[in-house]
Amino acid sequence: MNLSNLLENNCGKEIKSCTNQEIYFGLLSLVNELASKKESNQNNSKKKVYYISAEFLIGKLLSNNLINLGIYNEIKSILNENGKSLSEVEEVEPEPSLGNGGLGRLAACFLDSIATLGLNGDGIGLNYHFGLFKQVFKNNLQSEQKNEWIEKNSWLNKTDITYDIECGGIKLKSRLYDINVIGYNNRVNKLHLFDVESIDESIVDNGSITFNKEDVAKNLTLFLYPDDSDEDGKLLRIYQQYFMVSNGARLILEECQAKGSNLYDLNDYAVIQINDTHPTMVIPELIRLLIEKGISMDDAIEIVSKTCAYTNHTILAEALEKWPMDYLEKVVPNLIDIIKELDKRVREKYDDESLYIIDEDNRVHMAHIDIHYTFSVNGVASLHTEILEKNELNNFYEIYPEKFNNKTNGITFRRWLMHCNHELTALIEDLIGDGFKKDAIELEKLQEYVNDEGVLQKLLDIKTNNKLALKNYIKQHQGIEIDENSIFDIQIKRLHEYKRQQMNALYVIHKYLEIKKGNIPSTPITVIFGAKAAPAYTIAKDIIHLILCLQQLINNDDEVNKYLKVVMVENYNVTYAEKLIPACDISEQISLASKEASGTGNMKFMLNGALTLGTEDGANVEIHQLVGDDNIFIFGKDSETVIKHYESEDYESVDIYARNPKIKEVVDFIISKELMSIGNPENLIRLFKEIVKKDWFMALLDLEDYTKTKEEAFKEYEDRQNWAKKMLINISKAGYFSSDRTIEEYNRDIWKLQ
Ligand code: GL9
Repeated sequence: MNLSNLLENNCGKEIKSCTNQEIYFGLLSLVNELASKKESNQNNSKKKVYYISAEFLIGKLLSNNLINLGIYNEIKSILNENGKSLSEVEEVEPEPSLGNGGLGRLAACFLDSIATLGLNGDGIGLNYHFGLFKQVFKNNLQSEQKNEWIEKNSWLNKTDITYDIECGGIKLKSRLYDINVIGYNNRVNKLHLFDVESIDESIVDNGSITFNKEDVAKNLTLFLYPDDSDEDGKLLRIYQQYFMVSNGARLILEECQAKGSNLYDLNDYAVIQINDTHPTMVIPELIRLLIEKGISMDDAIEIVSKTCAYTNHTILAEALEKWPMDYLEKVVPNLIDIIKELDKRVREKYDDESLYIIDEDNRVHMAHIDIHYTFSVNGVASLHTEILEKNELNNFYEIYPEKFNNKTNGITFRRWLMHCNHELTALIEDLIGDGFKKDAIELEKLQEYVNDEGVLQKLLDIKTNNKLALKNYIKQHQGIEIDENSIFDIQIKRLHEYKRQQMNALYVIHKYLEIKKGNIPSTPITVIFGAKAAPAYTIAKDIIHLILCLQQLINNDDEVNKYLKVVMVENYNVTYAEKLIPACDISEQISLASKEASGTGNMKFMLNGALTLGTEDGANVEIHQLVGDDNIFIFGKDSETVIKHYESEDYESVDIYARNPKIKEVVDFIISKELMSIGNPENLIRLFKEIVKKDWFMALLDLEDYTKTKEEAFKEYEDRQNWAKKMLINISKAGYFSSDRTIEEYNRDIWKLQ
């Protein structure tokens, strides 16, 4: 049967007479039909990798699945012939926002690459009914609403697998749902998402994200945890983590036994990659299950340690989970003896208290369990791994040097180039053929064209088209008018003080004041922000408030808005990122050096021809090495200097504020009568004080250098030909950041499949 008939079959009626939603549901079932066929024809290796993660920020799946099945263009024409448009169908798909940010998106990119490389590997996580909250702006403040994504048809396939799970005296029945993970011209794997059968969406208050946090049987998988700042959800978070790992551990043991494992040889059948500390309890839970099956404690610990590997994604103290023992006693009483045993073995061997699992305040350090009882510990960019080895985890590195390794993050080019930037993909294919789709390093062949004026002009034209598309989208969704001929300067990522959106906002104030004084930029500038703040993170919300107030002030000031505009996009998510990234000229990667473990947005921007304005932090360091000094704008104090400031506790933002009149002028503007009359004095004054008195992430330390370097970047933008060269060099060097490369390294050094 041809594709057109197949689609019509799956729609249940003529394509012509279908609504966009009916076509979406038809395509969904068509994709699953083709995936099952592929799956039944593929060989499975004996050993499988299980990527276990509390977050998989998969985003919309339709177009990526069509691309990976190789039928995107054909489906597009079939729809066109029937008077339909694939991009309009894409619009009706809800986004599954099952992650907070980079960590969850990385997990999704990794699943794509594992399948694309033909590796036998599945994801294990939770089926959150509501993804990360929907962000709504009211009175220049963020508010949060529930974010549904499961409709009558969705990518979820219900399976027959269920388990009885007991946590804290509550008996729960689980159910496994699967999402197909379709590799690019390759195998089909699974994303396994566990749910509780007794879940009850009706306990969520209408429109909001509040619900009874105590009724675990009804609420366990309702919400993705909106990061660690939300205090009162901690017990629920532990319930979620245990539920995830207990289900995962059972599934893994069952699959391995079915393939012939006698459990002593578990590591010949499975390798479990623990994504940050959230799934750490899989270690004691597996030990518990093995003991239940008659294996000794000694053997169980050895088996599990040989099977599990751990990835660290941050050095921020608040993100390194330390659960109070009494919380764990309540939720996971079955694991307490095992955790104590794991701690006892460490104490018997080492005197250094900083290595212990249970600290003097009776808190359990999850990362310490991971480091002692896995065979591999990796960081996510060279600088990050170096900081782990030399500073943060140095005491562990000294005793286990052989466990530590680096795996610089990557992104899937199927989503972050082929899907989000069709025009650029077509140009690249015209120039160097389509080999880059399977071997991203081939992008280097583009360097042949670095002096080809025709090619450079095409790059600029594509950028302008993408800027126009974004302009229309923003106009339609937020009613803000921007100029496609202005410089698009974009910072999109979670709102956090260490990422320093506040420093960018201070630059905006500086520029506003300059224009007011008559210093007009040669090319107009559009500064775009997109960011969600954790609902309980007060200062982060104050920063959003400042940006929204600046947006109102500046965009309505006719003296200024011809030259400068500010846009904070509402509800920034993966779908929005796919429209913002191809339209960007300047990629803001301005975290305080040492704090951003890697970053992955930086890679997506580079691949789409934006130039990085950044600090020597995370993967920026590697981008800098690849493109050279001339094709990136680097500023700010380096990580060593920053770490020294923290160690000696000698950083005083108030000194910089008091001594530098220019800095004082922009910081004071936060509480100027202009802004205070637009915004809330309470929020603005609190933020002002935070910056002057604490400035924990040292925005004032780098503000001057940042401002200077940003002005240089704007000046360079004037020479369009030269800028296009820099764009081309960035694209040509982006191949290293394909997640296919990252996954090849994980497999070569850690998983060792096939
Ligand atoms: C993060 C790091 O902060 C990022 O620098 C890194 O790129 C990603 C992926 O390795 O992991 N760690 C972390 O906790 N988050 C990251 O983005 N946070 C969120 O995902 C919200």
